[in-house]
Amino acid sequence: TPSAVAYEISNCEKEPIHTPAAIQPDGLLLVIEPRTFNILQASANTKDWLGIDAEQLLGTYLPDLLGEELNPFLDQILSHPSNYQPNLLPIEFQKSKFVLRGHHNAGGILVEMEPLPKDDQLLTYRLFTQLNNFFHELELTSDPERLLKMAAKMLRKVTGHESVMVYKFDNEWNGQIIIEDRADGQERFKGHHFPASDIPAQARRLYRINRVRRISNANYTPVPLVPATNPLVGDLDMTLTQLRSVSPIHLEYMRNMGTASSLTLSLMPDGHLWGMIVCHGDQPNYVSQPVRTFCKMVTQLVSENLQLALNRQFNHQMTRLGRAIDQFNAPFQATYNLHEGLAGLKELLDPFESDAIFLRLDGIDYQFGREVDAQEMQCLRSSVRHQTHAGMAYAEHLPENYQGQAHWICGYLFLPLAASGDEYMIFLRKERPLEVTWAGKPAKAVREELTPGEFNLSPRESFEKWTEKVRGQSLPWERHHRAAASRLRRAINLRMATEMVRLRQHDA
Ligand code: BLA
Repeated sequence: TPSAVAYEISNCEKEPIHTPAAIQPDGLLLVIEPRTFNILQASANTKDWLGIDAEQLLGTYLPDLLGEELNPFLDQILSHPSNYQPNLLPIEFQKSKFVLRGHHNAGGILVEMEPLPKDDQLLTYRLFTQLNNFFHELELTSDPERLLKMAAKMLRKVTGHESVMVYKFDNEWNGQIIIEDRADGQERFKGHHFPASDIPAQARRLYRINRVRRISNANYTPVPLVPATNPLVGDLDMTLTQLRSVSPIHLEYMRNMGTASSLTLSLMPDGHLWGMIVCHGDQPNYVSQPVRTFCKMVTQLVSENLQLALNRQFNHQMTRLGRAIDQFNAPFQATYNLHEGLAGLKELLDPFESDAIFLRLDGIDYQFGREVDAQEMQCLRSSVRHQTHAGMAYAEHLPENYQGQAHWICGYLFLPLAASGDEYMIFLRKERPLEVTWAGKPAKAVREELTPGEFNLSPRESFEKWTEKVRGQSLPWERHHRAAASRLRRAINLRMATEMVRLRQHDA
């Protein structure tokens, strides 16, 4: 949507959130030299957990500190390729139970240590019961919305957070809250939109790799690493750690929102970041390592079922569109009269939810539905012909470099028909005036313009409902529209090939 587009370039995207050289205080981090197993870096809070100062730990052989079982643990981590799923090891240290979580990168072996919950049998029983119920409900639903609602409810119980929301990204990375499950039964944000700048690109990149993040207390004091600079690489990549200290901008955002703690999970059907499950607490809330792992597994299960549900929806829509295309195509392939055959395209306007279809074939223009200017179409074609992906270009708004008079036209789906590029088909859509409810006025986030077009953004202070009329946008082109357009193109190309053969035979 237009108001969000302006924020594309901003300071937000530049913050290197993967190398904060600091952690959250819920545990400790040790960075181990991969050959000697000596400690290279330690978080400054080791005294709180182990009773030993960080400076004093530097150079210590880790198995001497935490036990011989560390040797096979570290060996196993090293045998994984980089960025492999971290290894876990429960240990006892001075009569307390901890869990170690280790993985390695160029900076060394990163070992995180967090306390384990005391009542672990009760916990296991509780999680088991929840999962059992969830599996039972899964069998009863094939509806994506219902699936996400069930997951939200369950995650709220398991984490003890007051609210769980499902945040879904659109094509331009703006988001909308589509599910909200709150302890008080209210809906505070459901339906609200948030601009893409709220979750900048580098954060989304990180969230594809690290799929569970928690913030136990939005008011925590970051714990620096000692030394701050990693001896092997300088900036230590903390992407995969769970204790990574988060962006201060995001912490300010949470406080402005009145949220004291969070747990955030990546929804990744088909391996792509589709949305996030965001759990919020009114109070600080420490969710233990086993519970977080449980939440991650549940989210994986939800992602897979979401994938199935989305595919089912897609197949259903394709069947419907396919039927319409077949009805056009059978007579179209059979008739000798190309013009007459093409006339059937007007029956496809409705199924494609389009207002006009324009075709240029063998030097002749054809149009169906609302009237368009052939010269305008040439103009549109020149603006988008070099931007095709997978053989088409589309948008909900006209391209920025479009020189023509748009008249009523807003969204386009452009498909070149022949390799020459002079034969093409365009589906057109009119504007769909839309009321969008934002949480807080998006434009308020701009603090200053640094250089022309580059903004210094800060998190908005208000999350009050703010409604905006969005202009210049059509209905979105969804996956089934695009797939069906591609099928229609094949049909037209086939017909044109047989036409060529016929003409040649005729000439002979
Ligand atoms: C991160 N912003 C995030 C995250 C969420 C949001 C969910 C991920 C936090 C995590 O995974 O732990 C946004 N939170 C929301 C939204 C809702 C919510 C939309 O609860 C809706 C209910 N944020 C801004 C601006 C900037 C910014 C203007 O609003 C930049 C100047 C930055 N957001 C920002 C950064 C992160 C972030 C840098 C990454 C935090 C991190 O993981 O270190």
